[in-house]
Amino acid sequence: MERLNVTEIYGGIEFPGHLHTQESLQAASEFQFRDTDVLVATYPKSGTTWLQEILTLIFSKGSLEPAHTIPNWARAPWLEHLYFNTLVPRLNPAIPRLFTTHLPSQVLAPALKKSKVTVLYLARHPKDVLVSFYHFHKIAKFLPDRGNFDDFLDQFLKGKVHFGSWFTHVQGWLDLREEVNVNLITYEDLSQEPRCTIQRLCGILGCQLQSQEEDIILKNCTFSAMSQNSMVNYSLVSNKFLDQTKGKFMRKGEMGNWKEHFSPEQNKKFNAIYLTKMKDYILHFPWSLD
Ligand code: PPS
Repeated sequence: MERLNVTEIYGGIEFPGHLHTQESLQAASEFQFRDTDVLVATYPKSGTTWLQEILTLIFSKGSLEPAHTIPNWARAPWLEHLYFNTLVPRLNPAIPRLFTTHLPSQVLAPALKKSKVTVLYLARHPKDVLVSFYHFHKIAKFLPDRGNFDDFLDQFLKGKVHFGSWFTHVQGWLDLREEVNVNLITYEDLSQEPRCTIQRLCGILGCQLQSQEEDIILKNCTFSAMSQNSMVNYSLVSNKFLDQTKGKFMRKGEMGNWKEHFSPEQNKKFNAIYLTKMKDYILHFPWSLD
């Protein structure tokens, strides 16, 4: 599958034709979850790979074998990707099935409501998401050229980027909490309180870890450790699709990197839109706008 210049539109949202087809997107919306399944839901660049790695090591109780031998996309396959069906039968039957999605909640809500699946919704400061996504467009050949940083910021704020509006994505998944077991985790929690957040995840998932097992997870999920792990740093993906000579997938791994990118005018514009759109949701998040 190449289709690097193809865009699939599904539910009014654009997806890269590389990895997504109408059929794969439709199949995701009809997926039959099991009550024991765990679904990581994120807007792109929110720390998906990080949470996949932590969950892999929680379920393996600190054994490094799966994290060091199986690529993240095979351990926690994306529901909407076209190779999804080939990966599901290969999942380890001894642990809960772990899936990933970037889909907006409205596409998956009917399927999710039919089961007691545990959803972990991972959110990140939207300015850091924006910056990370901007840089990702420079290396991902399956994403269109969206111009300079100012152009990208405009399109991001209007929701006119692949995977749709960050604002609608976050709101939709938080709203679903009334009907589905959706748990909000943030990139900032993982950065600032990693051990507490791992313990919180264990509580949600009904897992128990020894403190030495937590230590192993903490050590292997640092930015530096993950940058060197070929199973999560996307070095297994051909340069034809992801050109990491132009920048790295594991780029900075920081909170607040947006401050090195936003001009005062861009910041003002972003804040005004954020405050209008997110006014009913602000208290859910640990970040401040400045
Ligand atoms: S994707 O393409 O949507 O799956 O990308 P995603 O994994 O959601 O997000 C990539 C960003 O997460 C950062 N990252 C980390 N930060 C801190 N610690 C760890 N361990 C870690 N792992 C991944 C990654 O560097 C990307 O952020 P930026 O800001 O671009 O560095």
